Amino acid sequence: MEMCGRLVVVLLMMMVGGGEAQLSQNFYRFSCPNVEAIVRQAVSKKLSQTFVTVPATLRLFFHDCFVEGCDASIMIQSPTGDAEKDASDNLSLAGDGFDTVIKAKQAVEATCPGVVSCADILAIAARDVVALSGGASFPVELGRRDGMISFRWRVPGNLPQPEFSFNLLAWIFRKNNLSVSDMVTLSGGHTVGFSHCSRFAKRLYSFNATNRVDPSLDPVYARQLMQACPQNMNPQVAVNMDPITPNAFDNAYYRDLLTGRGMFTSDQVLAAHPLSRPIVNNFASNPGSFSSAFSAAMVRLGRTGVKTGKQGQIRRDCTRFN
Ligand code: HEM
Ligand SMILES: *[C@@H]1O[C@H](CO)[C@@H](O)[C@H](O)[C@H]1NC(C)=O
Ligand SMILES: *[C@@H]1O[C@H](CO)[C@@H](O)[C@H](O)[C@H]1NC(C)=O
Ligand SMILES: CC(=O)N[C@H]1CO[C@H](CO)[C@@H](O)[C@@H]1O
Repeated sequence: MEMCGRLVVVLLMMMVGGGEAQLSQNFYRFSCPNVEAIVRQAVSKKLSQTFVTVPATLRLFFHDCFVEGCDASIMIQSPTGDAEKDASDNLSLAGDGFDTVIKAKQAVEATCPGVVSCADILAIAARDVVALSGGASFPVELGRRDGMISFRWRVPGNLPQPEFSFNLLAWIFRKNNLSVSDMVTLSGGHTVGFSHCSRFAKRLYSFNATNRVDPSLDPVYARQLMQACPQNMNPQVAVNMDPITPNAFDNAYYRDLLTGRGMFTSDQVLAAHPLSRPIVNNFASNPGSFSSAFSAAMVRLGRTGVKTGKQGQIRRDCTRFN
C-alpha cells in the first residue's frame, strides 16, 4: 500500500514534469527553421547603422527578464504610458534596442507568420549583439511565449540599482535563480554602452558625510568623470561605461574594476566583496573563462520566469497584445 502510494506520487510527478513544456535549442526546427539566420541578418543590418544596437539590445533583454520573466513584456507600448517600458528605470533604455526587435520580428513574420514569439526574438538578438561585437556566441534556448502583463508599477523593486550593496544585488539575482557567479558574469555586460551622468554623479560630488568623492574610485578616473559630467550638467550627457574598449565585448570591464574604474557602486562592490573578488580576478586575466561563463549565464538569464506551452501568446506585433 505504502509502495503503491509512493509509485503514484512518482508517476504523478513524472507526468507533471513531462507535461511542462521546456525551452529547447531547436524549438522552431519545423515551424521556422531559418529564424536564427533571419534575426541575425536584421540585427547585423541595424548594427551597421549604429553601434548602440549592441548595448541597447543587451540591456533590453536583461530588463525584460527581470520584470515578469523573459516574455517581451518590456516591448509593450501603452497609449496611456503605464506599461513596463514607461517605468522610470526604463527611461534610459535606448530606442535602438526596441527598434532591433521590431525590425527582426517584421523579417521573421514575413517568412513564418504567427509562429515565433517576441520573447525568443529578443533572446536571439541579445545573443547576436554579443557575438557581433567580439563576444562569444552560444546556442540560444527557444520556446518562450509572450506575456500578457506589462505595467510600470510592477517594475520598482525588480531591477537592481547602481547604488545597491553587494547583498542587495545578490538577493535580487537570487530571486531570478541566478547565483553570485552569474551576477558577476552578467555585470560584464557593462563592457559596452553608456551611462547617463545622473546615475553615478553622487559618487563624484556628494558620496557621504566624510568623503565628497567615493574613495573606491581611482582619483584620476574620478577627475575624468567630473570633466565629462560637471555638476548641473545637461541630463542627456552619457559616458562610456568601459573607458578602455567601449565598443568591444571583452573582459576589460573586470580590469576596470581592479583599478577603481567601475562606473557604479554596483560594479565596484564586485571587486571588493570576498565572494566575488576571486571571480573578478579570474575574468580580468582570463578572457576565455569570461566568455564561456558569459554564454552559460546568458542561457540561465534567458530561463527566468519564462512562459511556455499554452501560456501567454505569440504576439503578431511586439508592441501590442494580440
Ligand atoms: C548588476 C546590476 C546592474 C545594475 C545596477 C545596472 C545598472 C545600469 C545602469 C544604471 C545603466 C546606465 C543607464 C543609463 O544611464 O543610460 C546601465 C547600462 C547598461 N547595462 Fe546595466 N546594470 C546591471 C546589470 C546589467 C546586466 C546583467 C546587463 C546585461 C547582461 C546589463 C547591461 C547594460 C548595458 C549593455 C548598458 C548600456 C546601455 C546603453 O548604452 O544603452 N546591466 N546599467
Ligand atoms: C563614507 O564612506 C567611506 C568609504 O566607504 C566609509 O569608510 C565611511 O565610514 C563613510 N562615512 C560615513 C559618515 O558614512
Ligand atoms: C526558479 O526556479 C524554480 C525551481 O525550478 C522555479 O519554480 C521558479 O519559477 C524559478 N524562478 C524564476 C524567476 O524563474
Ligand atoms: C524608451 C522608452 O520607452 N523610455 C520611456 C521610459 O519611461 C519614461 C517615463 O518614465 C518615458 O518617458 C520614456 O519614453
